Formats: sequence, structure tokens, C-alpha cells
Amino acid sequence: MRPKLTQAPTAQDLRDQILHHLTHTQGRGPEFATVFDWRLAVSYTVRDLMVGPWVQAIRAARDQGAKRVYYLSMEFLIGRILGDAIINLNLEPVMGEALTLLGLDEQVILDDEPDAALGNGGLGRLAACFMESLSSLSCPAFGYGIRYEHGLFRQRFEGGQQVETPEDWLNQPHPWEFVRINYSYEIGFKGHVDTVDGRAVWHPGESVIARAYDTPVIGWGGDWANSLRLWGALPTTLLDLSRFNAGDHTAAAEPEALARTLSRVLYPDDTTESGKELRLKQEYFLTSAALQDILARFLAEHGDLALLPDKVAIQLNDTHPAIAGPELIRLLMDVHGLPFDRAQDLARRTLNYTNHTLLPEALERWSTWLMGRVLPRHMQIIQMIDEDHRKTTNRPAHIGIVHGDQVHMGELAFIMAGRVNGVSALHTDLVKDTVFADLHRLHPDRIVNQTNGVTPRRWLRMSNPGLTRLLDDTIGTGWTADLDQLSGLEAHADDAAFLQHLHAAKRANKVALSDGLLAGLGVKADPDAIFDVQVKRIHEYKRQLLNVLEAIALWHRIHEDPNGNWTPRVKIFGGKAAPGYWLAKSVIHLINDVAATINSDPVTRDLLQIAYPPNYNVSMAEDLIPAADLSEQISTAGKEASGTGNMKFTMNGALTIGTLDGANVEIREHVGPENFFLFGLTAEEAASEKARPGHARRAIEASEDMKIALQLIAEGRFGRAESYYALLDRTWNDDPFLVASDFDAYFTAQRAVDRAYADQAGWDRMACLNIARSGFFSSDRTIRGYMRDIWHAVPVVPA
Ligand code: GL9
Repeated sequence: MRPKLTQAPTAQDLRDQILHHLTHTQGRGPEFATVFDWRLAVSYTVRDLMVGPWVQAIRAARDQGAKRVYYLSMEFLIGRILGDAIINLNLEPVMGEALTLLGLDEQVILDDEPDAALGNGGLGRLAACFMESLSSLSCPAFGYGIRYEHGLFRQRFEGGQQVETPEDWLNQPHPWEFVRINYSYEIGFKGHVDTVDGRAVWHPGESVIARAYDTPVIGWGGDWANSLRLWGALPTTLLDLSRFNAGDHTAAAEPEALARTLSRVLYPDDTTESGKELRLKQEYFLTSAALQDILARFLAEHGDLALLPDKVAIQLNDTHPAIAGPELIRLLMDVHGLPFDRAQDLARRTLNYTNHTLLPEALERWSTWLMGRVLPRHMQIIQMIDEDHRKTTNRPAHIGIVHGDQVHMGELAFIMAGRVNGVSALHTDLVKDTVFADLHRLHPDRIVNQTNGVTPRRWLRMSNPGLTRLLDDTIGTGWTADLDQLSGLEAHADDAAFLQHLHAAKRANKVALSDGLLAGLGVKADPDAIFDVQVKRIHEYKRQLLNVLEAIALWHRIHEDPNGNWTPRVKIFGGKAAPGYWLAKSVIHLINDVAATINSDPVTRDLLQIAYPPNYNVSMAEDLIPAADLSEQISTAGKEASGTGNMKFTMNGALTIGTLDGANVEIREHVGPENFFLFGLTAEEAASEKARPGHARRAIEASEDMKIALQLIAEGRFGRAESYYALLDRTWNDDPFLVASDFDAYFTAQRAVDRAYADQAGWDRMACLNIARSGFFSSDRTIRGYMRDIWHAVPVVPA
């Protein structure tokens, strides 16, 4: 008999379970087991402990007739699951002991897990933090997404340039998911629409099956788990048997291949939308499967469609699932027989939309031609929604969903939503004043703010065990569930012994990272230098260019005065560029070229190093962020909707150098302006500077440091100058993101950083206050805000 696991297993229990799974699930004897076999056995052991609370949670939500929250997102950037589950189930330190009993190294087991990289950046990672907080707050919820076979591409550098290779996390068994063959829905595309007895009947020309794959997401404490339900695409017929029997084996498999492309790859675009038919089909595939599933569950539990808005809250993560408006109306009208007005009213009281960006190139638009061809019934309904909105609001002609031959998905999402929200205070104000100014005037109560947050379980407790121990010893463990309790550290901000412990915890993380950088890149990073980190997608508006130009200017200044009182610095970059975004890719090339030159310069070697480890992902973030002293949040003001990396750094005791952009504004308010290195134009100033002709050239001529940095690139001091002509030309003549206008202010702020870092005790005190005042940036606070203001949902007490 194997022991029954109770709430609090012992190390021996875990060891026995791991051995059981190794033999009976993995089919291996210990003497033949690889790290992979062990990792799966450990994962199944941990998964067993999630299933009980998971089933209980689903039962409790159903039995109590609770309102459910549904989060529809094209991206969930989960990362690894095992370490997070061990933390949330309170299995530390017993799991460590169990693995020691088995002679295994816990870190080796954890590192064997591939990242679930089903997202591009902040938007996808936010969805993952939200899933964790929803479970930690026992709010009944489902996340709905796509089970991409290939997540975000892997990045390598060849000659300093980004090379993309496919990611293949599903090439091996994924131990966390449960396939649900009974939850399958047919999704139609194309075809034509008939009218039969006054009712529209859509006859799709193609269809696929959406099949559910569920992953439990366990909350802090292990009492509640919600489901992340990802849809995989299957053909309606697996094989064309007549063609197979006729000998054409490849053609026989065609239906399967065609369907599978729908859930094959994550679009790697960052903010620029590709006009691909496949992308629209993916968006509809996710949305239709989710809504059919939601309605089926709702009808089984409640029956009466009038109750839909009382029992269901649906959140659209950006406009990607904005087809949900017309799809919900279609299901209510064409399948359930409601009239248009009733269907539209129910849909509007059920759906909500989060806007995540103001960048014009990221606002989704589809041609009426493509929409009409791929989703003919939806095109009709979009026109009905638009016409109805025109009539009921008496709006001016330039406002609306369909303009000429374009369907504007932002307007569609807005008009079909009960609430529309921005993701930081500044961003929400800009949403009201810019992209949705006209609609905001017509619907002044619809837009609300919900400042983003991140989960402290993954981003502090799991990824920074050294700091976690210090926090637990100093203020107790309550901060994990209630991050505001970090304010208890304020009392220790002038306690020299505490600050020394804080310094030691940071330094230990820096030593570990330094070892990794040496082994992986050959870069020598002195743990006593400032670790200055910029990690995020590579994009012009995020201004990695500003950072690398500062490095060049600093390098040049050190050369002019090699014996000056310089503060040693290690600049660390991480991030991927969208494969088709040539300027972003040339910034990557430049950083690598500059690193190669500077790192080997004997004059500056001990004062300035640059490290750019390839393939930045969630796991790498978990190593880099706890080791950072300085967090680079230097986007052009008005361009970064919120940022969430900025919050993770603050929680981990890094100080921010940043602009008044996105959530930086609120971070600075919380930590205090004296504990934040501010520079640069405000959003308003940036907008007017940009409107002034010749701003770039004027700013460059006025800045000796900037001019020299550009000159050194143009002279070919860092690789071939021709590689950078386009970048240099754009900087001199256009500079849409105001690198030049902000350069001197940035350079000056960096020298203030140097001076502050030289005063170790003063720096440690500021780091302490950053941590102490970061409680607001927990995604628990964000989710409570959505529950209160948008979803009107309440926590459920597990039975
Ligand atoms: C983003 C914004 O650019 C970020 O500022 C914001 O923090 C996140 C989450 O709200 O959303 N919008 C967006 O399209 N992306 C964001 O990161 N891009 C990617 O996720 C690649």
C-alpha cells in the first residue's frame, strides 16, 4: 500500500510518491531514470496535491451558484510551473528534503522544465500573474487561451545578430495538463448566410474542432485552484480514408494538417499587427470555443439567459478576442433565438475590455473584405451593432466601428463592453484623452483604471529565496498573501545590521548571476559593481538605444579620464525583437557589437562591462531581477501603457532610473521621489517636442556626449558602420521616440546613480524603502480592483 498524501506530507511521503510515479507513471526504475524521468515523477507528485483543491473549488463554485470570471487572452506567459506549485502548496522545505533523500539536486530538476512561453511580453505575463492571484483570492475563474504547439521563438545570436529558431515545448509530455475529450466545440469559418423563417442561418465553408486542455493553477496556500483551459485545434475528420486507400498518403492527412495550423504557432509580433487571415482565425477560434463553453456551463447551472450578466463576467485581454461581442450576440440570436436588442444588451452587461497600448500601429483593424469572407455572419452583426450605436447615441459621423473598408476592433470592443479599463493611472487618462476621446465623451462612465500588478509568490518568494528569508525573519511571512505588510520594513530602514543583511542577500544573488554570466557568455561581472538591468521586448519606444548610447558615451569619458572616480558598472540587457522589426534587430546587433569592443578594452574593463544573454524568458527574468541594483524603465513618456517588470524590480530592492511613463509614475509616488532616479520629458512635453520640426538634429548638436557616441558608431568603432546607417539616419533625422531630446538628462541621472551607489549604506537604505513601499504593486490588489469595480464577483469559501 502506498501512503495516502495528507494536507502536509512529510519528506518520506513525497519520496515514496515520487518513486511510485517514477515506476508506475513514467515506467522507469530508479537506476535507469534520467533527470527528465525524475522531473516528471516529481511533477506528478506535486500535481496530485493540486487536484484535490481544484476539484473542490470547481464543486464549491457550482454548489454556491457563484458568479464566474472568464479571462480571454491570446497569450499566457506562464513560464515554469513546478517551482511555483511547490511554493504555493507550502512544500518547502520538505520537497528539498525528499529530493535529498533520493540523491537529487532540486535546482537541476527545476531547471529541466521548459518554459511555457505562450506569450510575447508584458501582456501575456500579466495574464499569468492574474491567473495566480485569482486562485490565491479564491475567485472562481477560468483562463481561456490557445494551446500553441510552438511558443515564442528561441533567440540566438550569430555575429551579434538575432536568429530565431522554433520553440518546441510540446515535443515532450506536458505533465500539468488534462485533456478533456468531452469538451469539444465546432468552430466554423467562411461559407454563406441564409435567412430561414426570418432567422439567419450561417453555413460555414470550413470548420475545425476546438478541444480543451486544462491546467490547474494553484493559489497561495494550496486551498484553491482555477483552470487554465487552452484550446487545441483538431480536424472534423482525421483522415481522408478514400484518398489514403488510393495511395495518396500525404493528401489523406491534409485535413488534419490544415486544422492544426490554427493552434500551431504563437504570433511573435510585438504590438504591430500582422494582417494575416490566420491570425483572425486564431482569434475567432479562441473566442468562439470559450463562449460556447461558457454558455454551456451557464445553461447547465442556471438555465435562464436573463441571469447571464449576474453569473458571468468576461474580460477581453486587449482587442485580440474582441470578436466576442458579435460572437456572443450570434450565439444568443441564431442558436438561442433571442432578438438582437436583448442579445446585445446581455452581451454588453457581460463583456469588459482592457486596453494595453496606445501605439497606433498596435490598434487592430481588419478589412471588411477579410472579415466578411472569414466570418460572414459576424460582419453582418458588426454592422447591426454599429448602426444601433449610431442611432442610439446620435454620434458624429467620424466615430464608429466600420470606417470605409476597415473594421476597428478597439471601437468594437469599447462599444460592446460594460467597462473599459486602462492599466495605469497615466495610461487610463491618455486612453480617455486620445484613442477613445470621442467614445469617452459619449460614455463618460465606462472607462476606469486598474493599475497592473505582479504576483509576489513567483516574483519574490520563489525567485528570491535569500531576500524571502530575510523578510520572513524580520516581519513574518504574512507579506506573501498581503504585500502591504512589507511596510513593516520601514522601521528597519535605519537599522545598520538589517541593511547589512539586505546588502548581503542582494550580493549573493549578484554572485550567482555573475557566475552564470561568466560560464554562459565569458563576461566578467564584478559583484561589487552596479548591476544595471534592462530586460523587456526590444522596441524603439522602450529605448534600449538610449541605454547603449549612454554606455558608449560613458566609455569615451572614462578614456578621457581613466583615473577618475568612476563607479564600476555592469550593464545587462535581455530581450527579443519581433522577427520582422528590422530597426529593433539592428539595436540588438549594436548592443552586441558595443559589448564586444568595450568588454575587451583593457583601459575600461574593470569599470564597464556589457552582458546580453540570449533568449530572455520568464526563467531568465527570475534570475536577473533579484540580482539587479538598477532597473532601467526609460521609455518615451506616454508610450509604455504600464510596464510590470518595473514593479518586479522594485519589490526585489532595485532602484529605478526612469521616465514619467506608465506605472513608473505610481512607483515613484509610492517609493518617494528621493528614492527614484527621474529624468526626461513628460508625456505632454514629449508630444510637443515631437511636433517641432528638426528636434532630433537640434538635440544632438546640443549634446557633446550624444554626438560623440553617434560618431563612434559611424566611424565603425563597433563593427561595420554600414550595419548601422539606417539606425543613425533615423536618429539624426527623425528620432520619433526622442532619444536625442532625453539623452543629456539621462546621462546626468546616471551620474547621480554613480554617486548614490558609491554611498553603500545610503543605497541600501533606498533599496529597503523601495521594497517596503512596493506592496501596492501586488496583482492581488489589481484583481481585487477588477472584482469590485468591473466583475462584481466575490471570493468563494471552499466547502
Ligand atoms: C503591454 C504594454 O505595452 C505594457 O506597458 C503593459 O504593462 C502590458 C500589460 O498591461 O501590456 N501591451 C502590449 O501590447 N504589450 C505589453 O506588454 N506587448 C506585449 O506583451 C509584447
